[in-house]
Amino acid sequence: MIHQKRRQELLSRIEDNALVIVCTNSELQRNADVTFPFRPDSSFWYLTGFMEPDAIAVFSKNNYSIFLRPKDKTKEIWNGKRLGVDAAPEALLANNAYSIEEFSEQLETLIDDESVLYYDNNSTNILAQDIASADNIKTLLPHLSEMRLLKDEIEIKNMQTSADLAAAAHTQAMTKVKPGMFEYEIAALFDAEFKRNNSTHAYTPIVAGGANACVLHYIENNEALEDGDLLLIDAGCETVGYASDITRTFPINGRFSEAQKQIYSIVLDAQKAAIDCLKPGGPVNHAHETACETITKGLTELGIISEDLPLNEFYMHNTGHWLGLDVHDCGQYKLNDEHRQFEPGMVMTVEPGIYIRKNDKIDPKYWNIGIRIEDDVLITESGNTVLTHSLVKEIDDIEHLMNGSL
Ligand SMILES: [Mn+2]
Repeated sequence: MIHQKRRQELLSRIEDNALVIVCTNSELQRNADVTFPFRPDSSFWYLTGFMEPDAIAVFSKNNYSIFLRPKDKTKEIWNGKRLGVDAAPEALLANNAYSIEEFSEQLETLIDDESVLYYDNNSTNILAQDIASADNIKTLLPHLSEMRLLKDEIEIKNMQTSADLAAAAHTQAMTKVKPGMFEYEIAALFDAEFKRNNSTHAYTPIVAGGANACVLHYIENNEALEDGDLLLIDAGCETVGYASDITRTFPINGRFSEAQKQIYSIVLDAQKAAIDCLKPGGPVNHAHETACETITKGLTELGIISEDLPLNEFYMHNTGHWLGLDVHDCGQYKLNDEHRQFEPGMVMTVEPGIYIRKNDKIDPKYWNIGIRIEDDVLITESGNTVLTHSLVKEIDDIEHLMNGSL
């Protein structure tokens, strides 16, 4: 079982007398007695495969104990089935299972004086109190994130599924958008497409028409889509825990203006040049440097970048991030203060953008153009694979798709 293999692999990376403690999340109250849909903690899920709230895994070379919610007839009638203590050892390949309420008292028997305690900083405060008295405590994430950073075959398959699903939803948005529609109508296409494939949003989607695209984390998604404006959509799904993260920008009326084409071409060139930097042995910061160079050159030629208006007026975020169980996945970008190198199995987004707000020093034809193009890229032995390749991004391909001739 994959989760057992992962626990063993993690233990092999740390001291022989290590005791690892990993918690999942609790349900989060939305209001009154309503909770938000539950989502397990990513590291807990990765190491146990267990998806109920309020559980803690404690494991060492010799023992794996799981603490979970006990069976409760009334609560199960109202809120759904629980695995329960009796069935847990067989289902989760654990040596022992206990009620979560017994955690504090049992923990004392699991820790001995020799143990080096590893725990995830994301773990709950309750845990922090329980282990505050132990003296040899270390943080788990640096070791665990190195494992989560390199995706195995099953993870890559899930990430490809997630990428395909998000790409299909973006394709629908391109074919269905019309001037006069509202941003939420387009957002609803993503809700439906993800939902009917047993998937969810990996993060709150950005559906930003016109000037809204220049607000980087615009999530209101409630304004009308105007003829002549661009629409920027940043939306990805989560499938079997794994996120996709895609951004496309396209004309609401199906035809780019000349000014929009000029800016779009710069972002696309920057994105392609950045993707070429993703290969084994390449330093992880080169993609961003390359994107910045391409954008600086392009915007300077158009007279948009000037002494008063440097690059960071128009491009103020990074070019990519790790992707996996979390949309901004764990994993260090530097090792010993040096930018690390790409290795096969890593997955990173590549997402340069240009955002031109209203400014009297800039030709008005460029005002309120906000463009980002984002793909998800897997590093392979020979270079990389763009997991989101099925979604168009060339100007001609977008226009053909939107006008029904592709
Ligand atoms: Mn992203």
